[in-house]
Amino acid sequence: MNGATLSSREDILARIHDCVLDGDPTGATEGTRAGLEADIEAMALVYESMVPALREVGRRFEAGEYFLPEMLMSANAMQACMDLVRPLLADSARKPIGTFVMGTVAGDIHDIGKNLCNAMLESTGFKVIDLGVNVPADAFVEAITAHEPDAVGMSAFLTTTMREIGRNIGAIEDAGLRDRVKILVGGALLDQAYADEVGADGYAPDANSAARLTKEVLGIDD
Ligand code: B12
Repeated sequence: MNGATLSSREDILARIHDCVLDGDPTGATEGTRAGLEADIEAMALVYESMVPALREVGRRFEAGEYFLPEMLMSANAMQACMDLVRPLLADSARKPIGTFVMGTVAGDIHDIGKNLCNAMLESTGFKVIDLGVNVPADAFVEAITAHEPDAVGMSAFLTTTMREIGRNIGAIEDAGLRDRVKILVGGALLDQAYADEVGADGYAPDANSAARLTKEVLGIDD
C-alpha cells in the first residue's frame, strides 16, 4: 500500500472495509493506521468500514459464498484493527460512574461486538468486568455476588444461544439478586421485543447506544 492510493477519507474507509472483507489483517491495520494519521475518528473507522464489512461477511456466509475459515479470517482482521483503535476509546483517568459486568453467553464465542461495547462503556466512565465468552449462568451469578455491579450485560449471536439469556436471568432471580442489577442484552439477532420477552431491562443495537442506555436505566446523567 502506498500513501497515494489512500488520498481521501473514502479511500481509507473503503480500503479497511475491503481488507476486513478479504480477511487481510496487514492491509486492514495499515488502513486503520492511515485513517488515524488522517484524523478520521476511531468510531467512524469502526462503524463506517469494519462493521459493514463484517455484516457483508455474515451475508456471504448465509448465502454459502463464504465458509467458516473466511469468516474467521475477517474476524481476525477486524480484531487486529480494534487493537489499534481500542486505546483511543478508553478513558481510564476518571473515577468510575458505575460497575458493569459483561459476558457472552454459554455456547457462544462471538466477542467482537461485546468488546466494542466494553470499550464504549469504559470510555463513558464505567468500570467493566469482562467475564469473556461461553459464560455459564452460575458465573454471571457469582460475578454479581463478588463485584456488586450496577449492571450486567449479556451478548448472544446465535439463535441457539439467545435462549441462554432467559436462563441466566432465571438463575439471577433464583439467587435473589435480580433487584440488585439492571440487565442489558445485545447481539446481532436480538431486538427490543426479545429483551422484553426474557425480562431484561434493555436492549441496544450498538456500542454507543449500549453506553447511553446503561446510563439511562441507572438514572445517571452527566
Ligand atoms: C465474525 C463472526 C464469527 C466469528 C466470531 C469471532 C469473534 N471473535 O467474535 C467466528 C468465525 C468464530 C464465528 C463462528 C460461528 N458463527 Co458467526 N458470525 C460472525 C459475523 C460474520 C460477524 C459478527 C460480528 O462480530 N460482527 C461485528 C459486531 C461489531 O457486530 P454487531 O452485532 O454490530 O455488534 C454490536 C451489537 O450486537 C451490540 N452488542 C453486542 N453485544 C452486546 C451486549 C450488550 C449487553 C449490548 C447492550 C449490546 C451488544 O453492540 C455491538 C457493538 O456495536 C456474524 C454475522 C452478523 N451479521 O453478525 C456471524 C453469525 C453471528 N455467525 C453465525 C454462525 C452460524 C456461526 C457458527 C455456528 C458457524 C459454524 N458453522 O460453526 C459459529 C458459532 C461459534 C460459536 N459457538 O459461537 C450466524 C448465526 C446465525 C444464527 N441464526 O444463529 C451469523 C449471523 C452469520 C450468518 N448470517 O449466518 N462467527
